[in-house]
Amino acid sequence: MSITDSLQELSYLVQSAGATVVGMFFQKLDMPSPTHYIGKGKLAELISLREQTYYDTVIFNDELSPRQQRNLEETLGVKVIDRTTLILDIFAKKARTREGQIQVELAQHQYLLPRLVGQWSHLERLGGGIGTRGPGESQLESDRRLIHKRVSRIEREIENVKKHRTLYRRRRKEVGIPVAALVGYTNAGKSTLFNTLSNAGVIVEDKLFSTLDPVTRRLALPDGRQFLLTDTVGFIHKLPPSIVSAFRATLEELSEAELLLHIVDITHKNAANQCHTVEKILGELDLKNKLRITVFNKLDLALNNEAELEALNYQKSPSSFPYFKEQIPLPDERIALISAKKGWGIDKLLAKIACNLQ
Ligand SMILES: Nc1nc2c(ncn2[C@@H]2O[C@H](COP(=O)(O)OP(=O)(O)OP(=O)(O)O)[C@@H](O)[C@H]2O)c(=O)[nH]1
Ligand SMILES: [Mg+2]
Repeated sequence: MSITDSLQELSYLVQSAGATVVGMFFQKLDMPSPTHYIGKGKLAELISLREQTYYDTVIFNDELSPRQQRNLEETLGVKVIDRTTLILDIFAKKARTREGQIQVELAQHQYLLPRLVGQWSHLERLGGGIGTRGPGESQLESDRRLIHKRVSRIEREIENVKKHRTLYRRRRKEVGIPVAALVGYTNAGKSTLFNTLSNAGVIVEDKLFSTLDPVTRRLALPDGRQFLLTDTVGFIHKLPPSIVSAFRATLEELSEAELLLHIVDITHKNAANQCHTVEKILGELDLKNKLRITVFNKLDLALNNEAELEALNYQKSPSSFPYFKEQIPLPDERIALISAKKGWGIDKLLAKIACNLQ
């Protein structure tokens, strides 16, 4: 992904977190400065921009070390946040269920704990010599102890959630209903498709990470059989590992599914790139070899009507879309073309789900 596209995505994340973007900068360096991440000149530029835009927060599109963050806050005199903290913040805002909330909290603590050391080390230095346990260090100790305690409580609670989910899945298996799960880049249209198929009324927003908590509905296939469909959290480029590990309980739903529906926003400028990101995360979750249908969505933005979409199903050579450089492979039982919003191509998709859930 290009730097500007990545910054554009960051600005959507910022908007999803409820803030307004007043300026965007990037700098090419051989490697980030270990003290301030950016160079002196850029820092000066940022400081002068403050007089024009009155920004109160600076967000970096990367993970900052505790030292970089502290130095930047001191120099800029405003709050400094990194990409991971921002994503965790959005997750915290979107979590509705207890399960979602504790998973986010765990990720936040796990990210915060090593950072606390840096937060207090400048105070520790002041406390050297006589009485080595300076105020900073003892504060750090008690902060750490408190967080450790809280983390083990959350981990116990998550263990319970896992047990509960395992039991529920076992019961589901006994009943014999197959499970399919929606996966895909955030904002690809997973919840829109989920609603179109199930009338579930899940929140759909033109924001990143609208869905956090998994929802499952029982649906009917054209041949009369039933299956369960799960909608869950979307993926993103540079998804912080702390989130992936904290969300194991939720993501285990994916590993239990017989079939994954990978939803792709084919009209997105970075569609191909987003597909690679999803593939990479599926690989990290050990789900690469799971049975999968790739569902190209939002075709209403590229076509005039459902008949045109239908026609694409019968063409002899692969179609290409402006931004999807790799051409869409010819539709078969593992590739579907739809508009979740308009309901185009839904019958064919259901038929393909039925054919894969044999
Ligand atoms: N034009 C068009 N817009 C769509 C279509 N499907 C979804 N959208 C829009 O895309 C945006 C994101 O849709 P969601 O269904 O919330 O996407 P999601 O994949 O669930 O996103 P997260 O929950 O954030 O991961 C919304 O503004 C939808 O209205 C479609 O087929 N056509
Ligand atoms: Mg969603």
